[in-house]
Amino acid sequence: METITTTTDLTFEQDIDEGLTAPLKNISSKYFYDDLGSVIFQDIMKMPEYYPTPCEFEILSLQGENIIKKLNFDEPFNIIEFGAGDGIKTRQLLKKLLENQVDFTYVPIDISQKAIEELEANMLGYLPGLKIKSIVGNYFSMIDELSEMQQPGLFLFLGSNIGNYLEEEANDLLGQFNNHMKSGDKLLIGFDLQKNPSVIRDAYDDSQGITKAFNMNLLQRINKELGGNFKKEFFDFYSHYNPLNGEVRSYLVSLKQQEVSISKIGKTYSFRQNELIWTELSKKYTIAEIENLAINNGFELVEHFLDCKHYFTDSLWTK
Ligand code: AVI
Repeated sequence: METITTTTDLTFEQDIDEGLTAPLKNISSKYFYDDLGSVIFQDIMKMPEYYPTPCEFEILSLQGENIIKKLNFDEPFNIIEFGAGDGIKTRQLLKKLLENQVDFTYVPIDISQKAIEELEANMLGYLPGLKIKSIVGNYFSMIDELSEMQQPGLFLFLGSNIGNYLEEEANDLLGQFNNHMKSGDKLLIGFDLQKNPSVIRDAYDDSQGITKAFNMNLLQRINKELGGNFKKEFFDFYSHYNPLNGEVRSYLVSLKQQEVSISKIGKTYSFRQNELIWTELSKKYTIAEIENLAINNGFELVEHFLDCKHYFTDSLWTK
């Protein structure tokens, strides 16, 4: 086992300042995942309303053999996972590969050191024979390093993480993946599909308030890391699914006219009563949109692997 740590681009303060001075205030969802946020996200994935996790678990558990058959690698390869999280779903696929005596090295990448340490421990506990080389860092800073790998690569971008990117950003990210992949490399990418709007709405506004806590943690994180004086009781959470464009957009709502200071930035920000802070986009795709995304970024679709309810797809693309 080997872990590489990379420096992240230190722009938290700049991003927060930019976001809180924009006409529509915003805080990027990439800041959800500090150590506490990563724990809350684990709780989200266990919620009865949050269907993406069990759907993708089902795909990787029941269709692993079919996915392996489509890889077509005839030499040892790397499985590089972006935003690996707890790896519970991925290990279903890795287990199948090990059972089939396939020779590969698992290379998980995650922004959270704690998440990576736990992932390694869990993976090796469950799959003792696994070759694992972990990386702590963000996707973009890692892409150049990865392109130097000689062996073929299966890139995993699971959990519908792509849904958290605006269209332009999603194209930019997939284009960068493609630029750094070799001909024949594969990308297995998770997309949450459009479905009954009520199912989606409930997944992003749960009755226990776990998603609310996930969003509120952004304010806590600013208080802790940047010396902010946000008071959680003066903010609420609001989430909206628009079935016409497949977008869930989540917000924090200022419950009154208020001023918040952030000492590390040396500024005070004013919030109107009911003013929104946009925190997250979670885009739900149609199959046609997914296929366009693949083609527009230099990939060819190999196959869509769907769960039995057709809520979710892990789509296999090749360069
Ligand atoms: C990580 N990402 C794919 C999750 C999603 O569904 O957009 C994050 C999340 N936000 C609220 N619940 C889950």
